[in-house]
Amino acid sequence: MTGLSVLPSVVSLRERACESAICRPRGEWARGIGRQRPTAASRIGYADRVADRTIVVGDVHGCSSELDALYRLCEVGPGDELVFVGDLVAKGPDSAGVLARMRAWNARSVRGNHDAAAVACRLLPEHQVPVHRRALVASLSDQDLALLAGLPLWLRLSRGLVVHAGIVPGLALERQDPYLLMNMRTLDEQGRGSRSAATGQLWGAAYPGPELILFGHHARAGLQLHPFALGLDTGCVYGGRLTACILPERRIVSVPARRAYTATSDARSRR
Ligand SMILES: [Mn+2]
Repeated sequence: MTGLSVLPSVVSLRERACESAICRPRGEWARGIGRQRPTAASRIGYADRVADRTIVVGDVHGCSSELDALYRLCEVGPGDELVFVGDLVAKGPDSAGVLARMRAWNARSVRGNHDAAAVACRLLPEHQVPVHRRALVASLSDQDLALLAGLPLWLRLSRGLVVHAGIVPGLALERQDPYLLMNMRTLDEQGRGSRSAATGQLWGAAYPGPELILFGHHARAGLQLHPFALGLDTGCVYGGRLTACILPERRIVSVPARRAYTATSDARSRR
């Protein structure tokens, strides 16, 4: 995995105190570039110039500690828009905690295949819920399930389109197969969407734009930086990293997983 950059996570308290005292913006912001999130002090005086960032977060899978670390790293502020690519829940240690943060932060997300599966399981009689999903479903409240059930298949933002897994290039969004929106990784030789990670071409490599698409779902491929498609699933729950893309700069930031919470599907298939 290459191309990851990490922002300085801490601005010294001394610097903040100084800024508050003189009430002026700092750094690039002061020079009008607007790349840097303004401090609370600068917002007061320069509210009309606040850079409204869009922060898109890759597959969290219940990794709430890493999500907190990424949130701090991004210095998410009230002028920012926070959006997730889905697969908020399952596999990791704290799915309910991730959804609680979504609510508290007023964040949005598209629906991932695991989010959809959690909702589907809630509708089944308990004995019909697959064994590996029982603990997850039991950990989620009615409020949590309602949040997951309400997630859209895509989100069209002013700075791009967010889907969980991918799209078939050349086909209108409304005509895409909902299953593929949540599950595809590649295109086969006929240009059809496929969930296969092992064969075919990454769909993002074949996607010609012009709209920027942000997506997740393909941990094995890692960070995907195509001209018009950015894949943000860097396998946090498998011990990789949790990654966000900050728009409009397209800056990639990430934090390491505290540990591997589950084996990769590669490892499972080898067992
Ligand atoms: Mn997924």
